[in-house]
Amino acid sequence: MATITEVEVGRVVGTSVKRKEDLKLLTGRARYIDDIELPGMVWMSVVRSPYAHATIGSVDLSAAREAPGVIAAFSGEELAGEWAGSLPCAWPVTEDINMPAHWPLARGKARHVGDGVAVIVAETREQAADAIELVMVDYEPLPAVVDPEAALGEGAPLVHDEFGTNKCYTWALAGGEVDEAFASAAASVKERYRQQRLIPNAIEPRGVIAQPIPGTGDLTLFSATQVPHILRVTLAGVIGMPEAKLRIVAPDVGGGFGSKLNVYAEEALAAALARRLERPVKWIETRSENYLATIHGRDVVQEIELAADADGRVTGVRVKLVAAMGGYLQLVTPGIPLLGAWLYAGAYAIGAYSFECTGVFTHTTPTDAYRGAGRPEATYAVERAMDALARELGKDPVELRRLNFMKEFPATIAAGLTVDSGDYEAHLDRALEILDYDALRREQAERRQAGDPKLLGIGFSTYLEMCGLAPSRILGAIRYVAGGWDAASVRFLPTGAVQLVIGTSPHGQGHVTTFSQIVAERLGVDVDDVEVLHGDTAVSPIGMDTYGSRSLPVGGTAVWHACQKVLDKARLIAAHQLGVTADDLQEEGGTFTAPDGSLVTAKEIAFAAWTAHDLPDGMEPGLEALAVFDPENFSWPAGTHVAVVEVDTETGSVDLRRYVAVDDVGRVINPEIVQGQVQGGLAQGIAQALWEEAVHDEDGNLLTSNMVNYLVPSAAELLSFELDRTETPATTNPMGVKGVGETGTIASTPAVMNAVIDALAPYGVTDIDMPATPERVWRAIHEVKR
Ligand code: MCN
Repeated sequence: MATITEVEVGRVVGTSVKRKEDLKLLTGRARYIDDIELPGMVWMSVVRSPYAHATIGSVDLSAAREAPGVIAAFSGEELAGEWAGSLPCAWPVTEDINMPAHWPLARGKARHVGDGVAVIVAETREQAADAIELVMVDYEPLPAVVDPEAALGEGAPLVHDEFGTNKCYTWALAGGEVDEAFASAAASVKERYRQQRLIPNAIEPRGVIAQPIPGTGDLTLFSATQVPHILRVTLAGVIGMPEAKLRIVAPDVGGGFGSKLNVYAEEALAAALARRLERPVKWIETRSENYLATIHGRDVVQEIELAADADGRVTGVRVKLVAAMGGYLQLVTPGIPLLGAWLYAGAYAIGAYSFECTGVFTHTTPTDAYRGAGRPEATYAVERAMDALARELGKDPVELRRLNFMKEFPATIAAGLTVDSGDYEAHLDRALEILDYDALRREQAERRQAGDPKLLGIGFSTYLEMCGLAPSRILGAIRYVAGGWDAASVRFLPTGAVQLVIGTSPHGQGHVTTFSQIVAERLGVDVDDVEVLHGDTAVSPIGMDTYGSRSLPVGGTAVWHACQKVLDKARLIAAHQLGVTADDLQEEGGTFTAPDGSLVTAKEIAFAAWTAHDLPDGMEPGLEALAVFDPENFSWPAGTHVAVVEVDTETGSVDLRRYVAVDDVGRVINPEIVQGQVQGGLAQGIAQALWEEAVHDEDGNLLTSNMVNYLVPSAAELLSFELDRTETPATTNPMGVKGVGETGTIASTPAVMNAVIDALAPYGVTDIDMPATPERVWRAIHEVKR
């Protein structure tokens, strides 16, 4: 294991090159979907159900159709003929899963507040919005069910009558002798946690423009999406259009956090209406719509049990989940809780494992991928349960973790996958060092002794993450319908500049910079000489897009391989030019050197390849290559996060005093971008612990329907994080990189909650539901006191 200071840094890779993206972003010149105006463009608005569950009787659009500027209005029934297929769910996790039809507009019944029931097209945005008020829908409200456990209960209102149950599926995974581990355990804990429902808040809401191309029947769809390639193939199936006639453009996209990894009703509606009206149709989501019509995250009830021997070695883990799907299945809804299925044993060497998840329909907005997607939930459960076990055994939570860490790599976990590399004690030790752990524990004891009303709490999370989604064969084995590879094309232009076309679709992650760094390092060009093209299926026709912290380990590795292919061809031209055999040449950073010291650079070779005046016999002109990379394994980042909190026992308020994060994301391309990713992730994970929660009333109305009562933190609520890294290179890609985009979110929620519970140890408090609001903390203290 090397600490970061000892790790080799390349000429460009490993350095904090300033983000090439930032000039236009910081000077307000980015081009988001709402900046796009097209000639003849009209606006779409969606009439949404105010009821979580209701039959839809007549839909009277006559007044709306007469309203100023209105061009057309349609109900779900009227547009039924437009759809060749239902909105897609690409992850039917079991053979017997209940998969309901999901039409872009509801027909017959509305199944969550915000479910679209009719659509209006008008000359202006305001006219389209105003006309919504004139639509008369004859709803018959029905009882709704919001809680996933209640939805499984006898007599619960059914979300989809045709299934006779609200159960969507049950999925299980096991390894080792779990029952035996529990039967012979010297100690065990059984915990129940609630992963509250979260609402993704990308700064830019969703938006779409569908533009019919006159004379060809083609359609261009501009969308604020993370997944232009996936959108193209799936939307073609919904609107019944040959894929070749549909072009998707993702312009600058202002964040997504998983919520734009989807195929949404509004994309299908805009496409169908643009075809029908032969005019470009635009829709921009309002923030209120964002809260109802864009997917939500989490909403899982977890039961986790740990069995241990007398020394505290954990011998078995048993997990049962009930996960809310919401009213319909979006693109990967059923698979999200299962992305954590391999991680409920955390970073620990535990021989026996069993996991079972039941997906349940509820009358709520569908859930789907939200930063971390399944893995924050798993990490939360195991890290909270490790603290519970430490309490049960009277051990220090740090020492319990250290005792149980996986130590030999590659390590095959009981759930069946293999972790390629890691050194968990290294990041734990580094975190303890930064923290000055012993001093903090002393301070804690002194304050308790002195009766300080503000109690100190220290919470750990030694997480293991599985990301870099990923090996196509494994994705196939778990019934995901697409592959997990990615693609990159590298093309030398005549002057020695390089054009890089990528299959990932950045929306804040900085791929233009980091992927330029890879090209610059490999081919010996400047970072600014690399032009990076993405986000338009006419320019980048193949790729699998951006989610699951996959872009660097998968897409970035494709860039590396494409550079290698370019160098392989350049070597043949260099040998020809220098009059030696290809094997005689040494290559470093794109420069080929012959044994006599004569040399030629890839840039110079690029010009020769373009003129093609003197190439080896039979060689094609040009210097370019396409590489498609499908990794053999997932990427396994890990780390130690520690939250230090002060809990005011008089008011219940929780203040973060320090936050230390030591992450191992393998080799790093750009340390500053990595730091930014960790910081953003931390904000979201800490927010789950302390502030954010989507609350519904029993009729399924969303009570936290805007940012006044759904508490998204700003920088002011957070503190300066203390960040560091250790590095164990991944062994499954040539750069040794692991993903970083979700680490902060995955690690931080349990660290903060463990700190809150640690602070309240003198009161005997062992659990508080998230978010740990002042009211909940105060009640926990006073309920236990009584
Ligand atoms: N990187 C690096 N060295 C590493 C790992 C990553 O230099 N060892 C760099 C990469 O080259 C890339 C960035 O860090 O520029 C993130 O890389 P990666 O971990 O591969 O994640 P992705 O690019 O695939 O991004 C997806 C991830 C996810 S899943 C969510 S959710 C998320 C996140 O990224 N949403 C984001 N970060 C976000 N950041 C912003 N600004 N906005 C979002 O919506």
